Formats: sequence, structure tokens, C-alpha cells
Amino acid sequence: MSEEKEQYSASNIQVLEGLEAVRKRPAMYIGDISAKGLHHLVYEVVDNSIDEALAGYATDIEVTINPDNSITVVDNGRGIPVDMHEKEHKSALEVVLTVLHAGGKFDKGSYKVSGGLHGVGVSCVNALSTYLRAEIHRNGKAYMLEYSCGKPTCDLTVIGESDHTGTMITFKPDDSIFVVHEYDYSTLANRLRDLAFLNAGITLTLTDLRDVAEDGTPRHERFYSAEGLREFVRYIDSNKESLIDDVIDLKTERQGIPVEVALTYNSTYNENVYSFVNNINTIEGGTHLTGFRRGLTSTLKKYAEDNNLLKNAKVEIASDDFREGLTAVVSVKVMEPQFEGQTKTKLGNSEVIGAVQTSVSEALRNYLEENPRQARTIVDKVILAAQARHAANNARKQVQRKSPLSGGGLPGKLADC
Ligand code: 0RA
Repeated sequence: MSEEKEQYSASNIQVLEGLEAVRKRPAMYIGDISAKGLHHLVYEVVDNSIDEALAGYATDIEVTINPDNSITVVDNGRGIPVDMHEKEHKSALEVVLTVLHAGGKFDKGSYKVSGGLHGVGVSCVNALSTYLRAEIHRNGKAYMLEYSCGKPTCDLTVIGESDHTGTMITFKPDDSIFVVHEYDYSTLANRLRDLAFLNAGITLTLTDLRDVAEDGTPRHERFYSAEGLREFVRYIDSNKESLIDDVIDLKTERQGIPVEVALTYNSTYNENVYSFVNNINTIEGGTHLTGFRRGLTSTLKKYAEDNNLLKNAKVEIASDDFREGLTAVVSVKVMEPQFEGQTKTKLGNSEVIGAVQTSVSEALRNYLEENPRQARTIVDKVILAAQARHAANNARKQVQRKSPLSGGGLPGKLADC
């Protein structure tokens, strides 16, 4: 065997061993093999198309649940390159579909959302699917490549001419690996809706071919947001009474960390803050959320003090008071995110605290100075929250003083024991 060929077969063996490892310990790669893991496969594929859209080459991403619970994801990007890589005897397409962590291999230095939570890429989806088919439209041609459980079942084949570019991936999750075999429409719809809000300007659609009306039309939804996070917050608060005219939208960048925040205050007493890192919902929060809270609290406090708005408050204001009735979405892009916590959805990068805090402080201060009426409304709400908290504390103390359980020892009945 020539040296080149030897290298080629060696790398092929590595690839197969890699994908075999995924099949042996799927949970290590996709979190779990329950409904969550099953849906995660779709997110891995969609995330690659989102990256292509964020790079400016794709505008539409279509997700279809097929009648057999296989999934098809189509984008109108450049199409994954199919030309043979000289040395490796492999096309970029083969690499993407078979090499673990191939996602970040191209375009270094961009915020790959596909390098996210599990960041395992399409190769894992391939390993965990009894069937995977990639159809690439590029160079005026349509190409096709198919796999079964990560093993190719054909060579890269030209299947015709094409007048457009894009990528289509169809996969059928392996029923012998997953304990749930059916896709849940709303789970996918919710994720695609989030993605549309988080990535303004991209159109995502979901079509369910298992659910077809009598007139032949399948269940279908389109998710698109022109304004992004601002619309996200409006959507979250759609049946709440807003205290300010419109959602505050802050978009900045610090230390190479793009930070986007949208926030509003409503008349409820609840805080409702969603945070995302590289499009991943960080339900456990983390350093970006800490930075946001610090920036919000210190800026509002300083604004209120500087404008002498606290003189009527007569109570001390705590940081919780700044969050009553707050609805916000915080979205940051971090080059090398460190995820921690029970579900690996807590951002750990310490440098993000300062970046977000400074970004939020500066942008929010500008907003407050330019919108004194809205600023006043927010500060009044904060003062009210502080007063309510003090009143509640006092009331509690009063009740406790009157209770036989407080102060002068145990009540009679228990005293003898
Ligand atoms: C690397 C290079 C190029 C495209 C892509 C990756 C690509 C990947 C995916 C995954 C899903 N959809 C995608 N679309 C594109 C393009 C290189 C070039 O054309 O110069």
C-alpha cells in the first residue's frame, strides 16, 4: 500500500472507532437517550444551518418531521463542500458527517453555535441514526451520500443538475438506542421559535407530515423575527401589562464578547429572565446572568441617586427590588464557552461577568438618560417593590410577636414534655 493510502485507511479506522464509541456511550455525547437526546439530534443538525445563516449565506431553514419520525433539515446556504481534500482523500462533507467535533474545523474564530452545549456535531447524529442521507446542491449539481449507523452505504454520487445551492440532511434515529421514538411537535416548535428570536432575519419552518388535515395540508409553522430579542420579550410578556412604552433593547460588544439584552417591566411581582450563550438556553444561568444583574442594579441605582429620585422611598433598596416585574432576555456569544452545573447549562467563563456588566451599564445608562419618563417609571416600580418588601417584613414580625411560638418559651401543651 502507498503511504497515502495507508494514511487514508488509518484515518478511516479512527473515524469508525469514533462513531462506534458514540453508539456505545450515546449519553456521553448527547446528554441522554430519552426524549431530550432524541430532540437534541435535530438541534445539532439545525445548528449547523444556523451557523451558515449567521455567516451570511443562508436565509431559510426548513425542518420536516417525516411520517416515519425521521427528520429532514434543509437550508439554502452554500452547500457543504464536496470536492475531495487532496491529502485525506475525503470531502468536507464526509468529514462533517463522520469526524467527531468537525464542526469548528472550518471558519476558525467565529462564534459557532454548533460548538455549543454538547457540541458534538452532525457526525454524532450520523452514528446514532439507522439511516442518514445528505443531499448537497453546489456547483450546478446535486450530490448525495448515505450512511447507516455511521457507516457509508454508497460513494458520493452526482444525482443530477441543480440551479441552486444548499444542504439537505435526512436522518432516522436508531430505535435500538433511544428509549423514545416519536418527535414532539411542540418541543421542536419551541426551539425553532427561540432560534428565530435569537437570530433575527432567519426564517425557520416546521412541517409535521405525521399530522395532515383532511384537505391534505400538513401541520406547519413559520418562525421569523425581524427585531430579535425585542420581539422575544414582547412574546414572553404578551399577556402581561407593560409598565413602559416599549421593550428596551441593548446591543453592544466588550472584550470581543457580543452582548444583546432586551428588557421590560410589567405590573406583576415576578422576575422572568431567560439567558442564552451561543443560542443555548442556559437554564442554570452563570456569569453572563451575574454580569447582567450587576449592570442593571448598579446603573438603575446610580441613575436614581443622581436624579434624586430615592428621597421619597424612605426604605433601603435591595438588589431583588430591581428585579420585580422584570422580564428580560440576555444573549451572549462566547468563543470558548465553559459549561458547568448539573445539566451543563451554566456558563462558567469568569471574564464574561465584567464584559456583560460594562456593556449593560453603558447601554442602559444611555437609554435612561435619553428616556427620562420611562426611567422614572422603572425607578418608581423599584421603590414600590422595596416598600412592599419592608411592609411584608414588618407584618411578618408583628404576626410572629403575637404567636405563642415566639419569644417567651414553648406553648403550654408542649412545655411539659
Ligand atoms: C464549510 C464550508 C462551507 C460551507 C459549509 C461548511 C456549510 C456547512 C453546513 C452545514 C449545514 N449547512 C451547511 N452549509 C454550509 C462553504 C465553503 C465555500 O463555499 O467556500
